[in-house]
Amino acid sequence: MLNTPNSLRSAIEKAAHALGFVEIRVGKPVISDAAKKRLQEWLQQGMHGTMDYMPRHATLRQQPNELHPGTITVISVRLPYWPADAKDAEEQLANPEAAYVSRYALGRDYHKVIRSRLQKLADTITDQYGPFEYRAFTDSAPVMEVALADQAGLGWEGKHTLSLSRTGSWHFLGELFTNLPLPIDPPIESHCGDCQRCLDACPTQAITQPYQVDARRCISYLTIEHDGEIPLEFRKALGNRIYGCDDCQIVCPWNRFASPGDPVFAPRNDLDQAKLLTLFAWTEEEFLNRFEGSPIRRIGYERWQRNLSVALGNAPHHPEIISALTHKKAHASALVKTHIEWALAQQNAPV
Ligand code: B12
Ligand code: SF4
Ligand code: SF4
Repeated sequence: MLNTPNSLRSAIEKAAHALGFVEIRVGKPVISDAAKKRLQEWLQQGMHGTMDYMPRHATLRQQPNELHPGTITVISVRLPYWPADAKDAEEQLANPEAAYVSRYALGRDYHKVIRSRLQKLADTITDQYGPFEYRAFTDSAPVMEVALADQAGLGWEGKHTLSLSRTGSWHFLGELFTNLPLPIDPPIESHCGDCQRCLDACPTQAITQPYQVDARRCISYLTIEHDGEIPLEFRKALGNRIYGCDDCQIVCPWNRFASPGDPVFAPRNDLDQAKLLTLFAWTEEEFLNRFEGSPIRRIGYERWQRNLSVALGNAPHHPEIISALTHKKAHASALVKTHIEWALAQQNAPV
């Protein structure tokens, strides 16, 4: 019988595990004053760059109980994505002719996967408990997901600002805001200690101090969110990273204990071992077809080509690369063209 908060919680946990969520924790729909202050400072310093959605809904972001009125508990879940069978991340990163795509984006788009599983979780609760009020979120709305996960003890916030547990950080976060009277879980202790490997490893020094990422310097922002020119100062540091960046997670000692990712995030289109020139040769139609259901489709063909151009500029001199860049330049948009010109100058520069 689900007539006590504890029995209801156990039933939710069991249903969540059956859906692939490795852990759930329950918190209040309240953001601490300290976290609110840090968000405000981050925004005031312009660290969100051109992500206008961050300041636009800043107030709502800090008041989860207003986002879905009637919410008394937030069920935070995590779904692992580490593709255990993919080609080794560090090997791919170290090969300048290969393309490095963030581990989270090698397979299916997590937004759809998590939302649909959270809906299934809500349906199961309805079947077992009866109708209740809820709303599901993942990355899509003004929700401070890491702060909510942190205070419910789903993980602690690492110095790289991601949610981290003893089984690492290679997981997505999602939430069900509910009116269910569930017991509240306590936060867990941070286990970052004196470590600061993530800060040292960041290729663009985007982690400007522990617990602070200046998005404008972050390769994830520059290759995915930013729609203009990639500033010259960061182009070399991008290396062969054409979509997102994982360096701060690759070096994290806790990721040695990572749970294997859900099979739905296994690589498609051989993206874990792709070559820059192969991807650069794709037409727009190929890009759209191959990335059906992938998060990469969201950046569009123009940013895809822009990112690849920079990576090709960083690759060792090769006549085939010069020929591919020159060929594309003839039909490229103004944005891509300036990056191709930069890449050609790099290719032709004396070593
Ligand atoms: C905007 C955004 C980005 C931006 C900005 C990142 C950032 N750190 O803010 C960019 C585009 C750069 C980005 C990149 C990535 N992102 Co992102 N991103 C988001 C998003 C939409 C909002 C994050 C946010 O609120 N930022 C605002 C700043 C102020 O928040 P914050 O850095 O956490 O700030 C806190 C700390 O500064 C802390 N703090 C400050 N000082 C101190 C001091 C102490 C002692 C402590 C304890 C805390 C502390 O307080 C602040 C408030 O809580 C979330 C989804 C969501 N809705 O929450 C996903 C999210 C954080 N991203 C995610 C992912 C996977 C990534 C990437 C790994 C993708 C990739 N491989 O390329 C990278 C990682 C880069 C990094 N190191 O952060 C996942 C992370 C999952 C996890 N395990 O935590 C999320 C949760 C999406 C999801 N639903 O799964 N992202
Ligand atoms: S994702 Fe890459 S660029 Fe961004 S903070 Fe981490 S290491 Fe730095
Ligand atoms: S690399 Fe070290 S400091 Fe950074 S999140 Fe991992 S444990 Fe914390």
